[in-house]
Amino acid sequence: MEPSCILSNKSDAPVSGTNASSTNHTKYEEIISTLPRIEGRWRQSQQLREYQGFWFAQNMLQGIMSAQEQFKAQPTDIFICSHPKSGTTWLKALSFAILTRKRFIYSSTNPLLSELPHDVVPFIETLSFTDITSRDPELPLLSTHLPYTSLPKSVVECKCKIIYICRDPKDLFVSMWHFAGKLRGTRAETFPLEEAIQKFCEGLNHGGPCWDHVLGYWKASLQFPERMLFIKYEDLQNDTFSYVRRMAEFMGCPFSMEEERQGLVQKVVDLCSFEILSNLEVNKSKKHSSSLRHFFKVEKNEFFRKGKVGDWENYLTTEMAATIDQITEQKFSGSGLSFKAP
Ligand code: PAP
Repeated sequence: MEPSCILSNKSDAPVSGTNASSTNHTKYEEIISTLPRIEGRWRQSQQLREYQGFWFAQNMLQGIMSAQEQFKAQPTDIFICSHPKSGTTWLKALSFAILTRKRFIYSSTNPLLSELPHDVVPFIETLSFTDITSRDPELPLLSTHLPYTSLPKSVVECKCKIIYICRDPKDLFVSMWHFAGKLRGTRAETFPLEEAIQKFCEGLNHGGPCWDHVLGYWKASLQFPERMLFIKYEDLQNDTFSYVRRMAEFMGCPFSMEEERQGLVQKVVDLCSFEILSNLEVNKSKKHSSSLRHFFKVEKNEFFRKGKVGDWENYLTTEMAATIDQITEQKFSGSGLSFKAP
């Protein structure tokens, strides 16, 4: 099978190193300049813009608009979706390892051993800035941090399968605050926790408000259970083995009895564990991700910090935690979703 085109370039304008035309980028820039704007603080001189009910880093918006207008989903595509800092890197590795297990699980050429998971499963909002022009027909995986209501129309129309991961907003916040420190290249005190929490609670971060992001996918998962698998980071940590089996069934490639007997489920769990992935040379590297470097310069090792549930306890005061919990309870009230222990 021929690889299919990943972005349709509707304009005849020249393509200079990117898939999206400069005409389109100018058009997007004009739209972006009219959107509500606020100082982000998660990066040095970061502007956030409000777009379709969420806040986004200004420098990501061209790629987002380009994906919304030009990305052509295939019915066989499987999307890894998440709010930033919810466990995306892990979920990308797991889904890739499950789908390619026949080719790679015992192979030293497994891309997961030599590339950051983000460079193995691309974000659609970065595609117009990369050299990726076609997709591997045997690997229908793509990802996005876009909210459900902002997904490119074709993703919903083609009824693509979606795996969504979310995380206790307190841990998400702590993870994002640390990452922000790396993005800013300054000491944590220059963006104090108190100020960061205030921004976070007001939804003023890339993809925020995180609660609305989660609720969008949660409601869609209730409406279309056959095409959405909704996972909490905490549940995935608690029983990765069962979730790997569920993910394989959901993606249409369940583990056979023989594979189960050979211990392949555990093999996938182990390969994608925080301990293994974070200790690979590629992921310890101080190099920048090839697919993300256009947007921010952050070392590959920064995508692996602690990988723990409940690390917020080491950073947030009781009041700070209560502030976030109150919003979570309020926003999720009546939805059937909660981050409290059962
Ligand atoms: P992104 O939005 O930049 O893609 P994302 O991968 O969603 O980030 O989230 C990063 C978190 O996942 C980090 O959490 P922490 O800051 O609390 O430590 C990171 O450590 C964690 N993480 C990365 N890989 C794994 C893994 N294999 N298992 C468990 N957690 C992981």
